[in-house]
Amino acid sequence: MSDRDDALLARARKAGLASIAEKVLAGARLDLEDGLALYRADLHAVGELANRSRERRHGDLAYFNVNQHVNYTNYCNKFCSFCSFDRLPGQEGAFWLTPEQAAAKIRAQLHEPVTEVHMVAGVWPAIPYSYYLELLRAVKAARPSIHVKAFTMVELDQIAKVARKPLTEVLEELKAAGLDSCPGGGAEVFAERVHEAGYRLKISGERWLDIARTVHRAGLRTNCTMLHGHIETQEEKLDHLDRLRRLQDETRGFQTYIPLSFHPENNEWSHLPGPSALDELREIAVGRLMLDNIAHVKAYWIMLGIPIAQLALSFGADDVDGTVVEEHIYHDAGAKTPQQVQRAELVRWIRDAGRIPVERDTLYNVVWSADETRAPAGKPAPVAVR
Ligand code: V47
Repeated sequence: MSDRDDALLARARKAGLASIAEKVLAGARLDLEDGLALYRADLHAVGELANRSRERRHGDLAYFNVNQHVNYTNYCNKFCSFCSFDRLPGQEGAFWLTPEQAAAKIRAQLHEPVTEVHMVAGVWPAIPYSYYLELLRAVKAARPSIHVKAFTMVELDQIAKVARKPLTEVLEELKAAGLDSCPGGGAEVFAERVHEAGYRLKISGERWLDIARTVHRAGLRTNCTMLHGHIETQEEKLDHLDRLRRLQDETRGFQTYIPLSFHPENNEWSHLPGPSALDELREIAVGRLMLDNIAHVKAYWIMLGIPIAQLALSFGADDVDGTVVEEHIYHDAGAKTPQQVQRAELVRWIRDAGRIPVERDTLYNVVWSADETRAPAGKPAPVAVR
């Protein structure tokens, strides 16, 4: 054992985390009891363990991408208590983009080196199946090289319903129209108690996982999330992480885990305080340590703010998301972050946090790396890092 490992073990022992530190150093799986200890122990000790796990996988590298968000509608019939984004048709601020309007948003960024569009929305049953196919085709036609990461498991459930076809068939048709992968939203907290209290009209946790399984089997990678900092308990969060970890053991389809911090403005849960910065860092660290089979943990800067996202790169996160351009879900809920950052700013934040910036595409192929051993300065390095 190295001096560095000895020092880590000594600090973990002081925090009551000796057996967990031994497992982390051995690369062994943590159990749910360990998870509870991580929620209760000194944050810095937990962060150090998560950082060790992150550095073993990714060294000093920190990933970002040049992406663009498009929300195609905020019409929604799920009425989730945490949501500030949803509207009914005709309500002030309600919108539903035509495929051509969505494509115009893509064309407006053609001068930027965007590699991904992240496209999600509310659920509205009157939207016909043909709309989703046309939307994908229009976006791809506007920028054929773009990777389309679209539709949460919640939207896919609705799309299959309106298509009146099995999900497997629908996925093949969506892929043919341009779908390349799926984002991780809509999972919230799987526990039935929280589902019933906050989002009972939305698909259940088990259904979310079933759809993710089907999507992975169809050959598409997805992300996964957990919405924390509202009414959930530590045990319910661990149950959520455990269900994600078990599905990942089965499919290996999750690329990135993103803990999402509840933002409490303009929604039914506005009386709740939301998570503190320390809670956010802990959630990143616990996710990194419990989800030993998911390669990446994202500190979504839009939601965390830039300083916390920078700190998160030393608490287990290895990714900060991207340039974004236009964001509604968090800004409707009171986020004070900008809607967009320039690529150069992302690079600077990552460097300032003591990490090596690596621009990735959606599937974590390297587009550009500041690490000269991976790519000569300024030259793109099309190397897969998985
Ligand atoms: O599913 C909604 C959450 C999610 C609020 O896959 C809220 O790369 C906090 O999933 N406060 C959508 N959270 C965002 C999302 C996402 C974001 C960035 C990257 C990726 C990815 C996925 O946002 C929803 C819901 O869980 N959400 N309202 C709110 N008031």
